Amino acid sequence: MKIAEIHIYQHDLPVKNGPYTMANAEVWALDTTLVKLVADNGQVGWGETCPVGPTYAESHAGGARAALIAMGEGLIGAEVAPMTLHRRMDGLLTGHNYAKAAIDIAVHDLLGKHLGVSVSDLLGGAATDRVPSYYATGVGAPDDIARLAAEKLAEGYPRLQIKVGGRPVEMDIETIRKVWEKVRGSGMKLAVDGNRGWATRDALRVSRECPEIPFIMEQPCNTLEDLQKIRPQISHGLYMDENSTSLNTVITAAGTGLVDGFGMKVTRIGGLQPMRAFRDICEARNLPHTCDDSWGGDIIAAACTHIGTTVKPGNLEGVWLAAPYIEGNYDAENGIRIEGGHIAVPQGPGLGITPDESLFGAPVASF
Ligand code: 0XW
Ligand code: MG
Repeated sequence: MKIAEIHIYQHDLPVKNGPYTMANAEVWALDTTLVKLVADNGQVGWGETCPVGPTYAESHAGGARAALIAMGEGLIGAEVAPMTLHRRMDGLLTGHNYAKAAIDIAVHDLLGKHLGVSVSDLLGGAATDRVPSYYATGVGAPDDIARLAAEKLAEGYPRLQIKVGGRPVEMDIETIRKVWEKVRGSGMKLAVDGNRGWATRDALRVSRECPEIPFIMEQPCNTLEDLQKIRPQISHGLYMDENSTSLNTVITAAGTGLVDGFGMKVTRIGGLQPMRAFRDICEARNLPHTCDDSWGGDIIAAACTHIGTTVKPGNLEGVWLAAPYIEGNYDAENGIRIEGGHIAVPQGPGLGITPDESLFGAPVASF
């Protein structure tokens, strides 16, 4: 089975009750890119990539489409097989993982539909039919975030990610303490995500001043070198998110014991094929991780949920979806939803969802 057609679409996803804030970004609406692959037997597969604005990471919406357009013609006639397709994409364009991921996800969807199996089956098999999610708060006033924490605990979320950074660190410390007052004793897991926004000085201070609060520190500072510097001086677990841009970096970080786990994004690492290798490296080192993406609708959500259910359950820190911040679904019937802080794994072949393509208008490019 070979790729016969590629169609690229643009779609806006306004942030419900926006903005969504992080240390280095404030976003009101996200610009997502969808890819439809049509095989020579007529089978269809969908992929998606949606950077959470242009400053969260080295990725932006226009860049995703430019990269996909640069590769488009060269992918016509390619075999619908994830690994060989990655080699073909690498032969057409170096880097740009987050754009290649949209093709990778569409290929998994297409292959699953063709074989009559789900994407989680293709990735090694589902361990559960429901995966835990976690809620990410946004950077906000300490009392507001504490209130939100109590609300999300009551909804059934097993984990909360508190966003910090980009403001005086005293406010971050106050926020962490106020959240802890609300969730202490509940079993709710806590992550404190600096999104690269703290100086090493701030990370050291937070760890020193909150020794009794059992949170993990996610990507507190900007660089790998910053993480190396704070690592021996903090008493909290350290997770890497934005810096884990490739399998190569992950192997080094896991192999040298630099981190205790990862916040991982399917599109940052290049799609589901590299994500399964990442999963296996983490399992070999017994390192917990999330299966997230930066933003996106039902297609990304389904991809994250399928890989999430193949992770050894004790190592899965949760599948994060943008769903709570998005109005509606691409697939009104089988769209991915978070209920009681958990996500039902989509059933049926491929990703298990059928997007209503009329939502996306005419393609911005076709090959
Ligand atoms: C909470 N997320 C998974 C979604 C946002 O895009 C940021 C991200 C993170 O952990 O950095
Ligand atoms: Mg993060």
